Amino acid sequence: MKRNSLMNYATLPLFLVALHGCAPKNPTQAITGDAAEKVYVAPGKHDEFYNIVSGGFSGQVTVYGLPSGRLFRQIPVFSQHPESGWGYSEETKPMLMTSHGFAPWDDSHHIALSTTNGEHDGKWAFVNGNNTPRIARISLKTFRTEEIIEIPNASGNHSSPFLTENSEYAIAGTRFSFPLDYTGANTDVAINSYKENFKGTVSFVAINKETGNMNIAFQLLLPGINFDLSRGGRGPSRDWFFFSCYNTEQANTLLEVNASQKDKDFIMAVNWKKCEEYAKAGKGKMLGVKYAHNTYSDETHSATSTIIKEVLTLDPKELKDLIYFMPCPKSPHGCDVDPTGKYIVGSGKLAAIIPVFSFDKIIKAIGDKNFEGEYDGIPVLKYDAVLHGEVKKPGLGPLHTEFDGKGFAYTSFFVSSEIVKWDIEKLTVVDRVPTYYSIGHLCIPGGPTVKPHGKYVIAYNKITKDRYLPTGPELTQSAQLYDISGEKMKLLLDFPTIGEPHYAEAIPATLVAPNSLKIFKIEDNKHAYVTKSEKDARVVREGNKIHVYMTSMRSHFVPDNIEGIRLGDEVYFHVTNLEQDWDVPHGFAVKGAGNAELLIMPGETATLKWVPDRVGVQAIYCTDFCSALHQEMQGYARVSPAGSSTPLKWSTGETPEAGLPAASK
Ligand SMILES: [Cu+2]
Repeated sequence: MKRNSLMNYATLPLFLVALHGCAPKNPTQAITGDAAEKVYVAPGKHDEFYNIVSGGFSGQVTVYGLPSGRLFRQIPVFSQHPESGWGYSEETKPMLMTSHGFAPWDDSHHIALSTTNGEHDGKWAFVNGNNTPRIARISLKTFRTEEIIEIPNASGNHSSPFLTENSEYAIAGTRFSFPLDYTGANTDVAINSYKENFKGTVSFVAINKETGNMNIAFQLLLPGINFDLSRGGRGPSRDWFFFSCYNTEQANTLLEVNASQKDKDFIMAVNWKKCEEYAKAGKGKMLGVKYAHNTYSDETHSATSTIIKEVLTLDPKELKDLIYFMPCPKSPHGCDVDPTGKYIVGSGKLAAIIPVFSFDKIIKAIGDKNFEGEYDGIPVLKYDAVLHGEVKKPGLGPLHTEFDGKGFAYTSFFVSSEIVKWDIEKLTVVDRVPTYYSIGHLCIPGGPTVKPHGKYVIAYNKITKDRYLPTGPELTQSAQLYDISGEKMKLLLDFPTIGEPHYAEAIPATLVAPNSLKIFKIEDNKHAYVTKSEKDARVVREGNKIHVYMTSMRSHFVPDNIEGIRLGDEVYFHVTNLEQDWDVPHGFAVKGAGNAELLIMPGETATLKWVPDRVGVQAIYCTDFCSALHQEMQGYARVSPAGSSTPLKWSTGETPEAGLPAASK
C-alpha cells in the first residue's frame, strides 16, 4: 500500500504539470479589435458596476470599477491598514480582537453581497477570514467594516460566508476537521487518530434584516472530513444549503495522494429551515466555547469587542432529517446553484466531467429513501437518483461555476486555464476561451443571484507570468474581463489586483452609488472624546494619561502647541475632523508614535495613542493633503522629564510677541 501511495505521490504532480502545459500559447491573439472601446470609461464618467473582490492573503477587500478595471478602494477588514489607521487607532483595535487575542491579519477568500428575494439589495458585503475563522460585514453605504464575528469549533473557514436567499444566514464551514475545542473536549490526541477524534462543523450565522448584525444561531456537528465551498439554494431550493466535501478518505497526511483515493466524495445538502426549526424547538445542545464578536458604530465612531462563551449545536446523527450526502466525483471544490434553484453544479478538481444535480430529484430520492448507505451516520443518496446529468469532456480541473441567467453556466478550469460556457439543460459545451493563467474563481455580475446582470465574466487568475512588466520575483495579481453579451466570449481587459483575488461579486452601480455616505454629521457624533467646536478643544491630565481633545479644520489643529507632557505619560490624541464637506479628510501623525497615522473623515473622531520615549519637542502634522496650506497644518508637543513641573498648557495662535490675538483658547 505504502509503495502504491508513494508512486501516486510521484506521478500526480507530473500529471498536473503536463496538463498545465495545455495553457494557451499565444495569449495576445485572443484580444478583439473593439475591446478598447468596450472598457473605456471617459475621464469624469462612472463605471457601470462595482466589482467587490477579496484581497486573499492581504486579508482585505478591494473595490474596482467595471468595465474599466480601475481600483477605487482597499477596504481594511481583517488586517491592519496604515493608510487609514485601521487596527492602529484606539477606536478600531477592538475590531481585530479574537479569542487568540489581537490578530492583525487574516486570509480572506469569498465575498457575498446581501440579497433580498435572491436579488442584490446593495446593503452589505460579507467576507470570510480563513485563518482565524471569522466573518466580516462591510457596509456598502460607508465601504467600511462594521462587524466581525469569530467562528468557534472551526479551523480554516473556507466554505463561507455564502448567504441564504433573503440573507437570513451567512455560512461558515470548517475546511479542516480537527479535535473540536469546545469546553471539556479532549483535544490532546494523536494526529493519526483522525478517524476517531477529528470532527467538522458548519455554522449558521443569523443576520438581522434591518441592522445587519450577526449572531451564531446554531452549529451542525459533522463527520471529520474537509468542507470546501457552499451555496444557498434559491427558488424551489431556498430552504437548503449545499456544501462540497473532500477527504472523505479521512486522511491526515499527504492529502494530495491520500485524499484522492476515492472516485467520489460528497456534496452535502443541508435543510437549514429544518435546522432552524429544531434549534427553536430546543433540540440542540449548548457547548462551552470562546469567540469574539466585534462591532463598529458610526455613531460613536468606535468599536467594541465582546467574548461569547457558548454556542448552540445540533447533531444530525440524532436529528435524522437535517442533512444528506450526494456522491460527487472527484475531490469537489466549487458547489454552485443556478439562478432557477433547480440545479446544483459540483466541480471535481480531478474529475473529467461536471456533474449537475437536480433539486427535484434530490427531494424525491430523500422521500423514497433512495440511499446507497450511510457515511458516519448520515444517509448517502444514490448518485444516479439525484443526477440531472454530466457535462462530458468540459476541460481539465473544473473549479467554479457562475451563471448568466440565460440558461448558460460558465465554469473555470484551473488546469486547462480556460472558461467554458455550457448549456445547463442540454449539458453541452457551447464555447470556451483561454485565461492567462490558471483561473481560480470567476464572477458574472449578479451571477450567484436569481437575476444575473450578465454582460461580463471576470477571471481571477492564480498565475500572472508574462502579462505585465516584471517587478522582481513577485508579479502583480491579476484579473481579466470578458464580454459575454454575444454567443462567443471575448477577452477585453487585463487588470491588476491587490492580494490574490479569490471570489468576487459585481453589482450595478445604481444599487449602491446613490446611497453612498458623504459625511458624518458632526451633531450626531457620540464619540466619548468628541470635540464639536474649536472652543471646546482642551488637554486633560488623568494621572499619567493625557487626553488631547483636538479639532482639525483647513488648515490648522486646535490646539497646535501642547506643553506639560512628561516622560512616562500616555498621550491620547482624540482628533475630531470638523469639516462637513465631502472628500475632505484630515490626517494626524506624531513623530515617535509606535503605530500608524490617523485618517479622519469629516465629522468623525479618531484616537492615536502616543507614549513618548524621549524628552524634547516633537512635531505633529496632517498627513492628507487637504488644502493649499496643508504643509502649514502642523504643531508641536513638548515632552519634559518625568517629575518635571512644566505646567500643562495648550494653545493655537499664541505667540511670544505681545499684541497678537490668540485664535482660540
Ligand atoms: Cu489637513
